[in-house]
Amino acid sequence: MADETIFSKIIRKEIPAEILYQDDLVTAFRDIFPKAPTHILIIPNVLIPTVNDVEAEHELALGRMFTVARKLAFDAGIAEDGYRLIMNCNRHGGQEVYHIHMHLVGGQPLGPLLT
Ligand code: IU
Repeated sequence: MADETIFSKIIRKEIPAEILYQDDLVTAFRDIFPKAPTHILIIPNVLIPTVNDVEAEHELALGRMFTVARKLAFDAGIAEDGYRLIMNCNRHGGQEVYHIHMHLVGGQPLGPLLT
């Protein structure tokens, strides 16, 4: 079993975070260091350290991450102009927190690569 990160504590509401959505499979909250006007992290409630650790049993949670991203993009009013969904993997991908997370970033034009 991989070591928990701070994201497990956010899921369990043991430390504060601005949670925008939570259900039995996923949790979404505002990134504490936003890189754009809208910057939300969407994570599975189960600990999956990196995309390399994804298995077939995670497919329901991973699919839910997309439907929640879509909902939150509409809620934020950025769906029509567009946004970016990003998942970083390991060192070369720039991953800092080893509990997979989808960045929902938007609210301004984004460069060719972010973030
Ligand atoms: P990365 O893909 O692992 O590089 O992104 C981690 C993100 O988690 C990064 O944007 C941080 O600002 C964000 N974050 C957070 O929102 N709350 C926290 O307590 C910690 C990191 I630690």
